[in-house]
Amino acid sequence: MTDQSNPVKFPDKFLWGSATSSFQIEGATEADGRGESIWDRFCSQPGAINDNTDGKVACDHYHRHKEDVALLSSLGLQAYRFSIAWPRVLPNGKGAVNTKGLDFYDRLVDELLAADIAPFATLYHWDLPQALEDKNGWVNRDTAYTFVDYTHVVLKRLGDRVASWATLNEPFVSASHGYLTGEHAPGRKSLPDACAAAHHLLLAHGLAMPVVREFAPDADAGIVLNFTPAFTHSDDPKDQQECADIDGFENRWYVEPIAGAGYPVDTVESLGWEQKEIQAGDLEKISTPIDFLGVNYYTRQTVCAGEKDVKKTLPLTDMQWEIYPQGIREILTTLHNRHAFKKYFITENGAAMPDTSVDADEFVDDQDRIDYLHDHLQQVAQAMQDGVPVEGYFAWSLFDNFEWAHGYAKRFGIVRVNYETLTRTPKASALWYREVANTSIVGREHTPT
Ligand code: GCO
Repeated sequence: MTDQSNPVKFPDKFLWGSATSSFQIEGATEADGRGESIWDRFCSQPGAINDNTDGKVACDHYHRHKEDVALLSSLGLQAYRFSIAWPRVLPNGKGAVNTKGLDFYDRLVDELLAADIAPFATLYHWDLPQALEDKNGWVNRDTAYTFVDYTHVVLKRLGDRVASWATLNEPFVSASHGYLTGEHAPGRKSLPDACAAAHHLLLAHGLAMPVVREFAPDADAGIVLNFTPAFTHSDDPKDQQECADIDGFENRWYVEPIAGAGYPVDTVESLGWEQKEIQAGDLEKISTPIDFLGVNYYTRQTVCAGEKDVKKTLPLTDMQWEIYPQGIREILTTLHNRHAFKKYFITENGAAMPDTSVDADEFVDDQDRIDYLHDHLQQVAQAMQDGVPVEGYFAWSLFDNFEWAHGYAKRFGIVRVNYETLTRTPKASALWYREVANTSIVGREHTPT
C-alpha cells in the first residue's frame, strides 16, 4: 500500500453505522398481509428494471433479520439505518393497520437494542402503497396528510425505542425520478407533477415532525436529503446558468424550505413553477425545526448547457459516477455556513464497485471500495475540523441489494450477497470498516483482525 495519508482519529462518541432500505433488502413482498407498493408495480412493467428483476426476494431480510442483526453486531457497528415499508404497515396506504407488518419492525428494533445497536429509522424510502398512487400519489395533497396518519401508527408502536427518526429519504429522487424522468416508480413524466410531488413530500415531512416529537420526545427527528454538487468547466454564462439551475433543482430545492428560506427563487422562475400547490401556512410547517440533517453523498456532476453527457474526468465507480471525495466536505461546509443545522449525520455514502475478485469462499477483496470509504471519511474529518458538527456515518450499504432501476447488477454492499443462496459474506471493506468502528481511526493501513 502506497498511500501516505495520515490516519485520522474521530471523536470517541462518533457513531459508526451502515444503512439499507426496506424495498431494497426485505423481499417477502407478499408475506403477512403486506400491500402492493409502487415499486412492485413498476418492476412488473417490462423494461422498467435493467435486468428485469424485482423485489420479491431481494436479500430476504424479512426472514433473516436475526442473522442480519448478528452480522451488524459482529462488525461492531453501533447504529443501523433502515426504513419502514408503508405498505407493510398499511396495505392500502390508510385505514386498516396490518399488525403483522408492524410486528416485524418491532422485532427488528428489539433485536437491535439487545445487540446494543442504535436503531435509526426512516419512515419513507420510496415505497409508496400502490393504492395511494392510484389516487394520484404525491401529486395529490391528501397523500401528505395520509403520511401523517401512517407516521402516527408507526410512532405509537415504535416511538419508545427508536433512537432517531427521519421522515423522508431523498425527496428529490422521489419527485424527480418518480414523476419527472420516470426512471423510478411510479414512472411518470411531467414537470408540473414533479413540482407538486416535491411540495407535498416536503409538506408531509413538516406535518409529520410534531407527531414524531409527540410520540418520541427523547429521539432525534429530522430528514435525509441527497446532495450532488454541480460544476461547469466553462465561463459561458449559459453553462453557469445551467449549473445554478441544476444546483437549485437538486440541492437547494429541499434544504432551503426546510431551513426556513423558502424555495430558491431563481430555480422556481427558471422552471416556471406556478406554485399553485402552496397553501397558507405550508412553508411554516415545512420549516419546523429539525434535530439533525441526514446527508447522502455519492458523487458530483459536471454540466454544460445543451449537453447531456459531459465528459467525466475523474475515476468512476461501477455506476459511472465520478469519485470526488472533497465533495462531501464542500457540501457539509456549505450547508453549515448557510443554514447552521444543529447536527449532521452522513446517512449514506458508498460505492458500487465491479467486485470481480470473488474467491471460492465468496470473499471479495474490494480495495477500491475501501479507498472510496477511506477518502470520503478523511474529508468528513476535514469538515468537522472546519466546524461542522457531524455525529455519525452510515456506509451505504450493509448489503449488496436491489439497486432500483439497475436491479441487482450494481453492488454497493460492504457485505456480499449471493443471490442464489442468499449467503452473506463480509467483503474486505466490511472488515476494514469493523476496524474503523472499533477504533474510530480512519487510515488505510489497518490490518483487519
Ligand atoms: C438513496 C438511495 C439508495 C441507493 C443509493 C445508491 O437514498 O440514494 O437511498 O437507495 O441505493 O443511493 O444509488
